Amino acid sequence: MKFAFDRRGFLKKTSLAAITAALGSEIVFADKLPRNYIPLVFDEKDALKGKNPDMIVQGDKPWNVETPLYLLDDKVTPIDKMFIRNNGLIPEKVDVKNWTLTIDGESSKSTKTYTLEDLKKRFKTYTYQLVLECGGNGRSGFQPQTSGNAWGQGAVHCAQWTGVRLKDILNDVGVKSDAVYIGYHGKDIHLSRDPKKESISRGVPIAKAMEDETLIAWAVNGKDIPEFHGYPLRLVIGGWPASVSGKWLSSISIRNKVHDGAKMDGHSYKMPKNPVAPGQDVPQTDEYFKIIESMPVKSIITYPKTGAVLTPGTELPLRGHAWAGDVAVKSVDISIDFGATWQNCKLETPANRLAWQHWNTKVKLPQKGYYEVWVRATDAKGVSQPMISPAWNPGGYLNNACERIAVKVE
Ligand SMILES: Nc1nc2c(c(=O)[nH]1)N[C@H]1C(S)=C(S)[C@@H](COP(=O)(O)O)O[C@H]1N2
Ligand SMILES: [Mo]
Repeated sequence: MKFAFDRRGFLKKTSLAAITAALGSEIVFADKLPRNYIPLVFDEKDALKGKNPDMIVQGDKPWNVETPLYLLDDKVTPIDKMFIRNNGLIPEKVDVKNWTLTIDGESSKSTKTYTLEDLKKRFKTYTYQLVLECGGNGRSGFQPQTSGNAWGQGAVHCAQWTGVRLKDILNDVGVKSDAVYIGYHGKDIHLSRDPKKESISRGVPIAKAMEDETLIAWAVNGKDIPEFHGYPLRLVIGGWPASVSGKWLSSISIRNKVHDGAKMDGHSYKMPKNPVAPGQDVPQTDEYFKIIESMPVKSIITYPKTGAVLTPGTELPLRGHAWAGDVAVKSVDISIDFGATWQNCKLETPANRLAWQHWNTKVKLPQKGYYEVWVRATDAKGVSQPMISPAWNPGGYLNNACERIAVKVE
């Protein structure tokens, strides 16, 4: 539902009529509605419905919901444990039968529109497990704090997505030789409810768009994508900031330049080209910032929960996952002596490229007392996680410091 306000901020007559129709009754004191006020019945749905009760709410306008690390213990993240990152409001009514995806843009040889049926019937379907991690995951670990959601480490999931390859669709439309980038558009509603504004419209270079694992997906873990995760269609691009995985996908433009949609500007999803001092103000221009691409190497401990209390003499089983953007993880090590010595863990191969890898090990804690378990992953290029927060940056992105949990033997 669209709400139009007049110049002074009062609901327009047309909007009031539409509201009355939608409610099936009149708002009795409509003339007393405060300026720019939208009646509560039109509040967004509850994003926590169907979510695990232990999920952490970062905000509800827009909805941003984080997963505590111990809930990420499953090999494939179940829907009720998937974090939510919304920049706007979810579409109010989704008419699946009439949902379409349009491919256009300067570097598109034609403009084509597909229904969901077209996508499902005309193209081969693929299923991949893909890591989607918010670029700002770990932001709360930076000092000083930056603006943006103060995520712990739980803005990440690795679910199993089903759809068609973006490259099959792009090739069906025809990609001109001068293509540089793709940009997505989604049907979510801007927080201002201004229909001309988009909350987010990002993209990736054409080479990433053309990778086998880049999907236009309609299912996750074998079911329809839940409404807060992009129902009925979304882009899923593993290994890169999850902000490139456009939800409620309605169109993709093939661009002859870097896409210039919402959240492609300023320092959004960008890192300074040169190190900056914590808290330093940096001009938000391309001279100083570059767009984040592949995410850095990272690992989490999903069992046990931090704060676990053990009885003496028991061997502690430990497990979690590790991932490294576009590349694989080569090894995972843990330390129980604050990094003085490290012990190599068992590491599984990924289900497919861009899926996270499971690690596990067992440790003996020598005597009663307090311990910390630290975990550190190293990627295929030999790059390891830093022990403490890496380079501070104005957007608070890419904090891949080693995860630590506290355990006690009593
Ligand atoms: N249309 C649309 N797509 C979007 C967003 C959004 O607000 N609108 N948020 C992005 C961001 S910043 C992230 S981290 C992921 C989160 O995906 P999830 O909510 O399914 O976990 O979706 C991305 N895709
Ligand atoms: Mo994000």
